[in-house]
Amino acid sequence: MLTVYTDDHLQRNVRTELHGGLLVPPHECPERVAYVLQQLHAAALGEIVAPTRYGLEPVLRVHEPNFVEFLSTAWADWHAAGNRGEAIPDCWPARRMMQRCPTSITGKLGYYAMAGETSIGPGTWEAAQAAADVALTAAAHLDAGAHAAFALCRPPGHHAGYDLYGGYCFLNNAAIAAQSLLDRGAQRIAILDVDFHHGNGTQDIFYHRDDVLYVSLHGDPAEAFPYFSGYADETGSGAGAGYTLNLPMPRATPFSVWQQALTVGLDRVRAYAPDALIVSLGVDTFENDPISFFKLSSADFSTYGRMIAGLRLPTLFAFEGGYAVADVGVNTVNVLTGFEGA
Ligand code: 7XA
Ligand code: ZN
Repeated sequence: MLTVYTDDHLQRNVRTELHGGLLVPPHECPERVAYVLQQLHAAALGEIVAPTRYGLEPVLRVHEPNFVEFLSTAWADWHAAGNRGEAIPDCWPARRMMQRCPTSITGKLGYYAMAGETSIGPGTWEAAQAAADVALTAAAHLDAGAHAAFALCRPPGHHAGYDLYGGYCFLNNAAIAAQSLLDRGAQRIAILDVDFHHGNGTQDIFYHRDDVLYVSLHGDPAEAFPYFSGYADETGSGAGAGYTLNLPMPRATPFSVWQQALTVGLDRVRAYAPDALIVSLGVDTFENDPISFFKLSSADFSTYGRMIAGLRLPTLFAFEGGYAVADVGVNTVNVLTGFEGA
């Protein structure tokens, strides 16, 4: 399997995450990717290629133009306003307040943020754009006939909505890739999100559409981030009614139960008969993940990689979460080798 990767992710190297009432070193750190690269080499999974630059056009197919403009200047605007730390929001358009974008950069951060933990720093925008290019390049390889490709994207993407960032995400790499495959002629794309967290952003982007099926297995949002999205009764609307499938699970869910949910999700994907599958591949379902609560072992990741391969679909894996940093590489590559070995 081919991997798409660039060192440009290193440009996102913020110092702070709002966590537990403290500003701590971010869980979503560059070392995560170093561990994945190490394991990719150890497993000799295949060629590692650099991304092509696609510019903003494919990004604007799924994200709102003013939001993209905001992201591209947020750090410069924050810095120019005299702020000394990294850019974080401190006021949101809550219930019964105006949903109106302010001119102040601090106001804009609150307007466009779906959560407050994610700092913006110098290089955040450049890294986010590079991650989108990584996903787009992987999609191009699939379109050219590759059976599978791994987009080693960082920062991750599945919390980024049409006009929302947060949860460590800025641009929705999986959604951008899905749209690009449709724009290259595909009729239907399925996105299977196996990250521990619900991909509220991916759901948001495709909720009203029937040309992208979104299936997600995740921690019950009553107990887990992003709290306000991912309930089982969110199933799509309008033309998209029935094309979102949320499979939330409780604290301490073991692989035996998670695997049953995956089987339900895979059956739904199979029934949809998509032209290609995109897997939002987060490995924060791992038993030792510091911010999640499922109980998958490293070996379980191989097992479910094999299960996904059973769909026999062209498959793009887009890297998402996973914060037991030293285990992220093994767990991610176990999915990919499981898939390849099936
Ligand atoms: O898949 N999403 C993630 O892994 C990021 C979750 C961010 C949680 C932040 C909670 N304060
Ligand atoms: Zn996650």
